[in-house]
Amino acid sequence: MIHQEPDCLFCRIVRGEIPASIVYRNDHVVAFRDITPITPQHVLIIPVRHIASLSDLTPEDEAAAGQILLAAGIVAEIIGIRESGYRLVFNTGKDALQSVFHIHGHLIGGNQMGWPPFPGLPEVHG
Ligand code: DGP
Repeated sequence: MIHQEPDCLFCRIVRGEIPASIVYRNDHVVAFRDITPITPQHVLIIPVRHIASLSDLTPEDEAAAGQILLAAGIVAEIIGIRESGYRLVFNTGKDALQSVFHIHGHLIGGNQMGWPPFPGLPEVHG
């Protein structure tokens, strides 16, 4: 039995209790469109198993973590950005503004992005 939390928003999406625009799913992961997209294509890839954040991963989660990465290319192909390129971003903790504590990779793309991602911030040296 895969661990789930009754009140977790993303566990509820996995169970179909809250509707979402699902673009891909298998036994390990679910990928659905972000409700507030920041790029023309913006899909969240989450494990079926409830894991709060990257910092909470344990060796037991090795398969779930790998499945998220494996799904990235598949989802990118489905939404048409495999060739043009994309990023997979995991906001983790307070400074990164993580707001939902069920690991999710933001698969973003569909337009040209910049690097570094936050050009307005002061440079860090050392
Ligand atoms: P983060 O800040 O990294 O924890 O991102 C959480 C993302 O989840 C945010 O981009 C908006 C998205 N989100 C929040 N609630 C819902 C929801 O009910 N449905 C969908 N599809 N996305 C949601």
